[in-house]
Amino acid sequence: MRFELMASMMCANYGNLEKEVRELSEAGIDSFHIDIMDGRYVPNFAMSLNDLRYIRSATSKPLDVHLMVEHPINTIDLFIKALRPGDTIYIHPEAEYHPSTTLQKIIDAGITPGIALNPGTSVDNSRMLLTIVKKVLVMSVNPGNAGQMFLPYIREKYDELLSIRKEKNFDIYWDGACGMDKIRKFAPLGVKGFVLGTTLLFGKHKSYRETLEEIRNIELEE
Ligand code: S6P
Ligand code: MG
Repeated sequence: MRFELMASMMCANYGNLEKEVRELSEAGIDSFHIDIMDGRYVPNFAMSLNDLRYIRSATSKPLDVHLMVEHPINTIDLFIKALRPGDTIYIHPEAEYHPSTTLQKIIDAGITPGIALNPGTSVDNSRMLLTIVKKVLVMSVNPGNAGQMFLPYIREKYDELLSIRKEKNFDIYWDGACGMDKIRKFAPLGVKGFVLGTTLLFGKHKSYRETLEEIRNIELEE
């Protein structure tokens, strides 16, 4: 079974970003996950627009931009301009008065539109948007930081989205505290891709190639 693996670049070594991007690419990562925070929607700052521009120039693999910012409509053009078709932008629907307007801008620019759902955000809250987005990023930790504890109650949300997905046209992605056990269980259920951070990929005594090979070879649950 083919599933996608994304590297959460806020967890990378900023002392040598060029080497990080190269090694992850050579190791077979599918895309680069870029967490953008504004210090308001979440109490943290992670990556910047300039980091994103640099990574865009350093790889031909897709970028997966996760906007944790208030009212992304105000700055969406900057992100759109820095990206290319095949890249994705996720917005948090509750951060916007009119999320469908922002998503439409993303669609019109040829960028893949996605929404990110916080652990405390219900699917109902965004049900209408599920007809226009191509990707749903389910947060299994609260947004803002890497290295947090998995919140098991999000399981219910996966079940709901996996069932709605049968009539719609979106894929489901995992973000937060992703370990082997999660991939083993959720890839066969239909979760399309997994964001890898400190739990599985970064800060380990193993090369990215070894880690990604191990993940690709895991035995999935029946
Ligand atoms: C959290 C962010 C995520 C994390 C990633 C870290 O606000 O959206 O993308 O960077 O989940 O992974 P881990 O394994 O350290 O939780
Ligand atoms: Mg993220």
